[in-house]
This record gives sequence, C-alpha cells and structure tokens, in this order.
Amino acid sequence: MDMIDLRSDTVTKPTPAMREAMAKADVGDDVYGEDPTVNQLQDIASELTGKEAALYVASGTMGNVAATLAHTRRGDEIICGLKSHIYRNEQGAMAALAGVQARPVEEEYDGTLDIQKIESAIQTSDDHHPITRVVAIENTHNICGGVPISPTYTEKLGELAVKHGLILHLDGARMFNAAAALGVSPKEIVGPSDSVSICLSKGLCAPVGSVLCGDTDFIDRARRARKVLGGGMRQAGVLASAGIIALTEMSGRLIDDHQNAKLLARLLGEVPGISLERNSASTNMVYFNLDAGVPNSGHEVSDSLRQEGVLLDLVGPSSFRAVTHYGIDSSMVEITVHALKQILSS
Ligand code: TLP
Repeated sequence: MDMIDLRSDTVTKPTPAMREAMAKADVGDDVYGEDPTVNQLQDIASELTGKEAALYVASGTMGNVAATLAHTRRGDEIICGLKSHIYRNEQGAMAALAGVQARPVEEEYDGTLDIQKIESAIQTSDDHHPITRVVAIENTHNICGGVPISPTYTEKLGELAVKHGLILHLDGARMFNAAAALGVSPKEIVGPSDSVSICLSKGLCAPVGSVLCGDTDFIDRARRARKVLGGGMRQAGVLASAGIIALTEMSGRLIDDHQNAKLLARLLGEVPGISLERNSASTNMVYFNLDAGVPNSGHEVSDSLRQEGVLLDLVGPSSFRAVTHYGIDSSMVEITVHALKQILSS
C-alpha cells in the first residue's frame, strides 16, 4: 500500500528532473573546490540570498552547527528560541561541538523572539559573564506552527544586532515557504541576517543537503568547520545537481503545499474531538490535539491511522503534526481526514 506520509516534508523524494540531472551531473573533487555543479549551486544560493558566498553542506543540522563554529569562540553565548531546532533538536551541538551555551528566550505566539526580551538577555561586559555573540532565529518557525516571520520583524532584530554588535543567524530551513506565504523575495526573508542556512531536502525535494550563505570570511571559516564535522564531500555534484533544481524550480510550487495545509486545517476543524493549534496552515504545517474527552491515546490514533495507510508525526501524548509537501495532493488530505473521523467515532 502506498502510504500517505504527512510526518514531514523531509520524506519528499527527488523529482524525475532531479534524477536526470543527477545522472548527468558534471563533477569534480569538492574538497579542492573543483566540483563545477557544487560551485554552481553555491553561486545560485548566494545570488538568491544576496550574500557574498555559500557552502553546500550535508544537512540543515550541519548548516547550523558549521555556522555556530564559524561565528563563535568557546564560552560564547547564543540567544535563541526555546522551541528552535538549533536549541531543541540538534543534540545540544552548540555546547557539545562548539563549547557555546544557549540563552533560550521563549518565542511569542508568532514565532518571533520579543526584541526587549532579547535585549535584556544580552550579557553585560563583565568578566563573570559569557560573551553574547549570536542571535539565532528560525523562519519558518517549525514548532510554532510553521509560521512565517515577516521581514519587518527581522529588520528590527537586525537593528538590535547592530546596536549591540551581535551576529544574526537565520535557520532558514524552510525560508522559501516563508517567502511564498508572505509573497516576498528570499532576499527580503534573509534581510539583515549575517548568515542563513537553507534546506534543499525538505519541501524542495532534493534528496540531500542544505546551503549555508554569508560573507566570504564567514564561509571560509564554515568550510573548515564542515571539514572537521566530516562533511567534506568529494564528487558531491551528483547531489548538488538536484539542489540546483530545488532552488530554481521547486520553490515556485510551495504555495500548493500551503493550499493543501489550509484544506487539511479546514477539514480537521470540522472533526469532533480535534482542536487545531495556533498558526496552523500558515505555511505547510498543521499542528493539532485530541481533546481531553477523546478516549483514544495519540499512540492508538497514530497506529490506527497507519493501518489505514496514513502517517502523522506524533509530537506529544495527544498532539500531532501533519506536513504537506510535493507527495501530497488534496485527495490524500481528504482520505486522511476521513480516516481520522472514522477512528475517532468508532
Ligand atoms: N526538521 C525535521 C526534524 O528534525 C524535526 C522536521 O521533520 O521538521 N532547522 C529546522 C527548522 C528544521 O525543521 C530541521 C529539520 C533542521 C533545521 C535540520 O535539518 P536536517 O534534518 O537536514 O538536519
């Protein structure tokens, strides 16, 4: 049975055009900087983000970790969201690998970090204190509902960063979703950020990889960091060729995923026993909960759905995330809600 897999947009498979490009890719040794396809991908990414340079890395996690290693010194502090991927979902890499500690600030409902809360979290210059070096934000913000963050906010944060001499890093794993949802360019989403990491292997369908963008000095340091992380790939053009299609052809269709998420949220809203989380369907994610009166546990619902051919991401005892993507159409959304309705009413 073909599963309807809504667990994540990471499950997307390379498109036929990507497979073809991968078979034909012109390659070289990228550790020598000699893979023409990797170089082309990096040029496209830096052009799209308005940055001087870019670096192809193995994953979104590697992009964030390489950025942390390149921006910081041991003992520094990074202000980031309490629910951010960089804080919650990277095994504490900033501490484990970079010797940097996090100063988490709880996100507002819209995925932003309150500017005043950030300002009061900045350490004063005192030999007792770590040095606040970086502020990291996430756009779209995954756990806050896949919510897109407006360029107006990022501009304000940029002003704060300049005022305090801080570096601004953007985990832009899904920044093309943010750009599509807000109807702005990728450059506007990046705004004053000093660095941005963009995933190619989520809604954009490439099989592997992210690109980290920033100024030339930063990218030179990030390239060293990538090497020590074991990410110096050789004939990586085979993979990067799919990344080029991700950046140039796939971002234009993300709005379809957002439409399907809206349909899913609307239909789920009609199912007794289900409550949607805030910000659901603002891009390609729908977070929802089973109401307290529902006798089934999240695990039971998840298992029954699996038997019906539907996979959801169980994110809490009775909370789910559903992510729409290239492999999901509106009929699959309808089948999903129908299955859920049957399970909850039986
Ligand atoms: N997110 C994955 C899981 O790790 C949670 C998902 O299914 O959503 N930044 C953000 C905002 C992300 O959501 C993710 C992956 C990453 C970074 C890391 O990317 P990878 O998985 O390529 O290391």
